[in-house]
Amino acid sequence: EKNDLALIGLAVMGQNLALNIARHGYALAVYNRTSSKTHDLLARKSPNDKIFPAFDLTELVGSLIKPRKILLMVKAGQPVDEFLLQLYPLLEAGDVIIDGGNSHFLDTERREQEAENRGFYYLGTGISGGEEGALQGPSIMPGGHQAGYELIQEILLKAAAQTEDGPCCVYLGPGGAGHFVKMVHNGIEYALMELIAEAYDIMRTLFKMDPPAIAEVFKQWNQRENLNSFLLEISIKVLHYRDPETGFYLIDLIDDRAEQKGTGKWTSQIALDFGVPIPTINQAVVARVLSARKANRLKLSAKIRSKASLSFSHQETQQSLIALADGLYLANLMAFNEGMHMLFVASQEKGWNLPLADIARIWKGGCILRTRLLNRIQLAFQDPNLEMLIESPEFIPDLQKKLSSLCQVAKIGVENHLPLPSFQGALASLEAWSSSSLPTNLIQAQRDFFGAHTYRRIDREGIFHTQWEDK
Ligand code: 2AM
Repeated sequence: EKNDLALIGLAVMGQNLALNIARHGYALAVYNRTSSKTHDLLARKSPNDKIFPAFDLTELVGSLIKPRKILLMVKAGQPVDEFLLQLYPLLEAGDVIIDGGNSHFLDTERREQEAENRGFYYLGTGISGGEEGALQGPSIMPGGHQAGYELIQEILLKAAAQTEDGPCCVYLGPGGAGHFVKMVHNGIEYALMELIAEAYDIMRTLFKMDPPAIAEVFKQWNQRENLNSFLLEISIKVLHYRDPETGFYLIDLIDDRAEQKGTGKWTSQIALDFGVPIPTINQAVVARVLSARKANRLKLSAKIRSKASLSFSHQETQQSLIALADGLYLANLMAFNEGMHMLFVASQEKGWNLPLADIARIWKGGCILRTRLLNRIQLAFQDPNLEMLIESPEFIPDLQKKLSSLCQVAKIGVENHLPLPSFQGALASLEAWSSSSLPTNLIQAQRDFFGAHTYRRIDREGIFHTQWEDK
């Protein structure tokens, strides 16, 4: 009994996390269904890393200091349940299981119940940062029983990305809180990626800029407090990359059918369950889904697409780029607004008491969302009553000043037959949020007409129903 922790699941994320944890001096037992990956990890470890390969679960569990800590880094879904069923008979009350995968928070809540009924702690824990983050320090979003978290806290705090504001890991709340926050993180990520892609589309398709010229614009944006982001940084590198075989920019050779693993989709589905509108994120999810149906796009593009793109003078391009930067900032802000609003509402309904400012803080390092804008988001949520970012005095002046830029971006798309779904979603929702009256009075009248669903009036108290026509 000598190992501090067990890690199950040695795909790249699991391997890198193992190396990360070992680098901090912990002794780690590892297991993978397919033993070749265990050998891969052993080949990668440095001589000082205390990584012990186990080739069955009994050996793995038997090698651990009690209370035992077991980190699962396996594919979300059935594999997690399979491992849990195998592990339960090997564990003792007080042992801690951490699911570090992208599990659905409802699965996590069910598993937590099952594990706690058996006397174990179960921590559904989101981990973001991709392969590099797992190795160098990811953003870690743990949820579950706080006493269980405290048993593993030291390891997680050390493994996490370190910023000047501390490690990117904080206890988020009971039940599925950790995986819920990670899911919303991924939803925001979908939107930020889509918005960058739409900005790229404007430059590539309408302004006819080549990839390095677009990269140059991204580079300038990346120096701005409100626009800087990891996703812009990697996009710059992507746009500069030449295919070694053909010499073309690789981006121009990549098929446009986007794939997804489902966490963005869950964000959209669950946002509707909580009654939170997240159109910027939804549009990003839909954009991927639609892109994948390429055969339909090819058929239709030959039939109805009117490619009447205007041409842009140098001066028009320069002016549009200024609007595009501000529009992108506002649209990014809308994506964060949607995600944080979802967290606010879910936190209230589930009684999680999510620390929104701290969530912004732990997203500042290690994870895919990292951007300096999160400093201001963190600041805005110092107000514990803040429901939505766009209601914060931190952002109201920018929203007033830059709304016209977001409109201008949308207009460029409309006038040139360029679909900009996430920009349009961000704009439409910002306009709706700032409308004291909406046309939903007519919806209410229609509902009352065909279903006697009743309506309220603005000039009188009460619930009304009208016999709209003579029978
Ligand atoms: P593998 O290397 O044996 O495929 C990510 O896919 C990780 O989850 C990998 O470590 C993978 O193990 C593991 N995994 C996926 N499906 C699994 C299953 N049904 N049973 C056990 N491990 C699984």
